[in-house]
Amino acid sequence: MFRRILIANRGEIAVRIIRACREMGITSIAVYSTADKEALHAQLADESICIGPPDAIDSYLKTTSIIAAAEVTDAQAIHPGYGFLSENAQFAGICRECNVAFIGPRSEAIALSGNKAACREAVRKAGVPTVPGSEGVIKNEEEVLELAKGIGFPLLVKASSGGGGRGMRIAHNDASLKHAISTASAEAEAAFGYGGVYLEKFVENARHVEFQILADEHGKIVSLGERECSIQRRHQKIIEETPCTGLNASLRAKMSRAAVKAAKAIGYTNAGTVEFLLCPDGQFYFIEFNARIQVEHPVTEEVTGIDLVQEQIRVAAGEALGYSTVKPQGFAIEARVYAENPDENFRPSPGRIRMVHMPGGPGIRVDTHIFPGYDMPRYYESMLAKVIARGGTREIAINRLAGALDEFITKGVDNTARLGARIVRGDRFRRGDIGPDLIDEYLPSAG
Ligand code: MV4
Repeated sequence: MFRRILIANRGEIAVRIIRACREMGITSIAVYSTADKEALHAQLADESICIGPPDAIDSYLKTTSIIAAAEVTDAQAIHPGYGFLSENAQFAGICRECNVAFIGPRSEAIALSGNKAACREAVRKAGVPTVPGSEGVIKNEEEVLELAKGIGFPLLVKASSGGGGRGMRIAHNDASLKHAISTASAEAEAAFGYGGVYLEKFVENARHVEFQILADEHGKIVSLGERECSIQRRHQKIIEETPCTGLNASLRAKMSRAAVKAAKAIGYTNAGTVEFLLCPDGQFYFIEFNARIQVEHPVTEEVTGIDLVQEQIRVAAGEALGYSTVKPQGFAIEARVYAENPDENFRPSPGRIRMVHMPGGPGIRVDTHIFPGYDMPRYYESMLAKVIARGGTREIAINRLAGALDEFITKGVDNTARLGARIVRGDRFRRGDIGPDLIDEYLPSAG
């Protein structure tokens, strides 16, 4: 087992990884930018090292500084968390060359999951249903018009290198398709340095249901069940829950098998997430593979009792998974709370937090990095905390989460907790009638 792990991240996930290290008796080493000198992760880790100026491109994204930090602190492994370098295949490759273990999949598997058109092809060839669309990236205009005629509109143009909704455009006819392709491609080229795009039929009213998998380096792959993530605003998830109200045992088993098949098809190891679209009639389609620990991983932890971050570390150290099936128990729901004002079009609200009250009580977990006196930097993501409720019934979990969000107080910065409370208390959420349109009922029509 590793004795020293460097955490190449910040915020709540860095704190989460420090806790996993501590429980395992591993020395944690934080890296921080000059904007994060007082940040919680830099204070809580056993050791801390400054890696550069506030802009992430010069610190948390700077491969050479991170590797240098690992070398001077004698770290045996690097945990990348989510975002930043977590899905950077080149970085994972450099770690390998420098004899530092990357706590995540192999560089090759990251590269394949990051090439969404190629990943889709690999998964489809393994027999997992994918959305009708192009075979790989599109090559020329004639091919596209021919394809569109076969598939039918509406179509979604997706950047192969895309993420977070960037490089994604909807098209309703031949003319708008040409435009969608050129803008999606230009956006992806600018943001990711690669403008390849592929086509998918736009699946309306489908839910976003993802499966958590764990794969060891000895060929074992286990599904840990699903998370329903359809409640999003501008590709930012707001509420996530497990189990998904739209699945019965047989569909869940079928999708679990498909998730494991997808992971196998891309040679995946460590913790990963397989994203599906789920239609009201039970038809499901693979859409993409996320090669990292995700923000919403706690809901899976709360119903399985498995510490996913510790499992990531064990698997990366070469340990075998000790189980082949997992039986989730109960219900868990997470609300992300951002430092934004929902009444002012979600205007970011950085600044000094004068006072905080974090909820607690039976069945409540809060993953956060904020504290009284903390100055929220404007350089990074604006998430303040994740509030996770569990319960023996869905109703108990809902009531606990709603109450916890009512209690969530920050003075000095605005927060989105009340919006979360309204959503989970709403009739549609209570009924389990969840879909991508649910959020619209809670946003001003312009939003
Ligand atoms: C789609 C889709 C509809 N049709 N693909 C969501 C996550 C991102 N990785 C891609 N996403 C979507 N892909 C096809 N072919 C709709 C979405 C989508 C979505 C789906 C369900 C619930 C909420 C959503 C919010 C944004 C986009």
